[in-house]
Amino acid sequence: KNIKPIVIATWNVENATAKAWEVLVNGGSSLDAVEQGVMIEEADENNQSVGKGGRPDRDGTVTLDACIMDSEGNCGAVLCMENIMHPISVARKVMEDTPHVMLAGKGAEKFAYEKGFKKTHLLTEKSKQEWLTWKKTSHYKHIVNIENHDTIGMLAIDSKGAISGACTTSGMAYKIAGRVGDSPIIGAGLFIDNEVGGATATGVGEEVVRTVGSFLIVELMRQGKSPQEACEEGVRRIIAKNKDKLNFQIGFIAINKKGETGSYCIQPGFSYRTYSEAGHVNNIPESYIK
Ligand code: SD4
Repeated sequence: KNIKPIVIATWNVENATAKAWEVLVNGGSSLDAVEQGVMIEEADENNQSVGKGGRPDRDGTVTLDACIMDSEGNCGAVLCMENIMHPISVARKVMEDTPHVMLAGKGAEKFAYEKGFKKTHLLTEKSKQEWLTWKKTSHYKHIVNIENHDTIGMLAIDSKGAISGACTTSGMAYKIAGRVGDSPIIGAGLFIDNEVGGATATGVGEEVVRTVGSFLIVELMRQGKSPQEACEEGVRRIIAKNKDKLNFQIGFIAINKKGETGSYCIQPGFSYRTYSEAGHVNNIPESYIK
């Protein structure tokens, strides 16, 4: 069968999808592609929603969430981990080298050091100054697309037809210390089922957790919906629980076995990248609110 590799990712993360594509066209696995792809954003200080340079919690501490899932249904995650630049790679180690799926906080950090990861100061001067300014009012309110932009969720299919996904974030800016969102929760921020496809999410994680968004989308595709229809239904479930207060963003992306993609979001302003034989494209999906 002629399987065409493809990678898709939340937001306009050109360098990350280019990296993943490079892995795929050189015959690499989708697992390596998504890991190496999202690592670009983790290392990028200008992306203030992921990895180094991420916005801190309200106490000024950067805590990272990430998970990874492969075509066999293996998965690993780290939650609320400090001082490590590449949580996605620690999540992969949890998946491959332990009998567990999730490690949190100090335990995750200790495990990372044992696996050879280096201690890294994650709070940049820019994110620190913005946090100090925020602290003057300490007003916690979601600012659509601005305050919490660019969590990266990535899905890829390799030349063997194996689907993998990765999701990594510093979470909502100025969250309560210890808060964990959807991004490292298998089924919420990310889900892969190689019989069907994969999905991943960005936006206000609490709403994605409440609806187990990514698992829902994959199951809807199993029942025959296209990736686009499944993403629309995923967003609709969240809207139904929030009729009077749709002042936040959720964006889903999905892919099926055939390499068809879909995406839907609540607010305008979301985009997602696709990289396949057809080229490298930034796509603007339809939104519920126009
Ligand atoms: C979270 N879903 O921690 C993440 C935030 C996010 O772009 O997507 N930011 O809730």
